[in-house]
Amino acid sequence: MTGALDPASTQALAISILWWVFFWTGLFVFAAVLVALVVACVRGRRRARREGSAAEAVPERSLEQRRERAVLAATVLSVVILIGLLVASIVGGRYIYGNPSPPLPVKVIAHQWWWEIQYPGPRSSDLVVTANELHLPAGRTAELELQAADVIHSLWIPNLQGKRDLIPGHTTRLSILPERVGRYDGHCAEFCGLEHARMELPVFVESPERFSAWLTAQRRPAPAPSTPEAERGARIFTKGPCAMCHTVTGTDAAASVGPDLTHVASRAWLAAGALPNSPRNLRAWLSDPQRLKPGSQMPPTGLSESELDDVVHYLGSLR
Ligand code: HEC
Ligand SMILES: [Cu+2]
Repeated sequence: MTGALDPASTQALAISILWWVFFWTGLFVFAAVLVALVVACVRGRRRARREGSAAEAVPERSLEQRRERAVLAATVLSVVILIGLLVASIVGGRYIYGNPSPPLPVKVIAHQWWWEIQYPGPRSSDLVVTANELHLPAGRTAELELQAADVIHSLWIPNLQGKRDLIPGHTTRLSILPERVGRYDGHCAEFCGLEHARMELPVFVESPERFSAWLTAQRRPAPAPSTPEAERGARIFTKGPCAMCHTVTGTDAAASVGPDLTHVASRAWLAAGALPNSPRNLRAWLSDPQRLKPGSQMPPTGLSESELDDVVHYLGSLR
């Protein structure tokens, strides 16, 4: 985890440089104006004391010329500064929007209140669908295609890029060239309803090797249950209401109302950053999602204690 002002991608660096250029220029101009104001006041007072009230009635010719020159110089300087800032923002914009080929295509679909992530592959069967965490390889531009399933959301990963809205029925794009391996925080940055605050998207920037190992693992279907508990859990999962909302590739569960759970045990968080992923938290989530994330679109499951144990076993085996 790093502070929000620490850029870790080409785009975030461009935004950061632009911001500091504007900040220092603005500060310089502000300070210069204040200094000029103070100098003018002090001089004016001195002259008034020296010459009395007659001072301004008949302005001195040389004084008048000096003033004209000062105003002209200030005008030229302002124009030069404004042109400089314009050039800086055009150059910065090129870095923010430019996308050298070949980019890694990633689809991000915002739901109330979780993130669906898709990595298309060379063949349609290579499609990886996951949720609530974004993996990106360092050193390669990722071209995010942003969509919303319900209302307007906004994706903001301060260390990697500026904000971009996700709008129902309208695809937007965001390109990111991450430069530094690490974990960064992504958030929904547009109020989208009750659980807007718990709609986080942790981002893992990994070395290209680690990333492709991760992607290959995610492409595999879910492992078959290997213990009696997990087997019972799998049956409860695929025969019960879970399968009406969730997918586990390789089983009959193929719905997409909720997050894809094919490799849920490999994820660091549950319910979009609401709680760290552990068997205990998973059990707590399944026993009452509405207590942990009130208003979330997952209804109470009504599982008995022993059924809960079995389902937790099963989901815990989905690495
Ligand atoms: C009516 C649809 C629906 C049903 C039925 C349902 N879920 Fe969910 N589930 C969701 C939604 C929507 C979310 C996302 C909630 C959020 O984060 O706001 C979710 C989240 C989850 C998560 C967290 C996934 C993650 O990566 O964050 C798990 C695990 C889960 N459900 C398991 C189950 C199990 C097991 C069952 C059956 C006992 C079940 N769900 C039944 C809709 C459903
Ligand atoms: Cu939101």
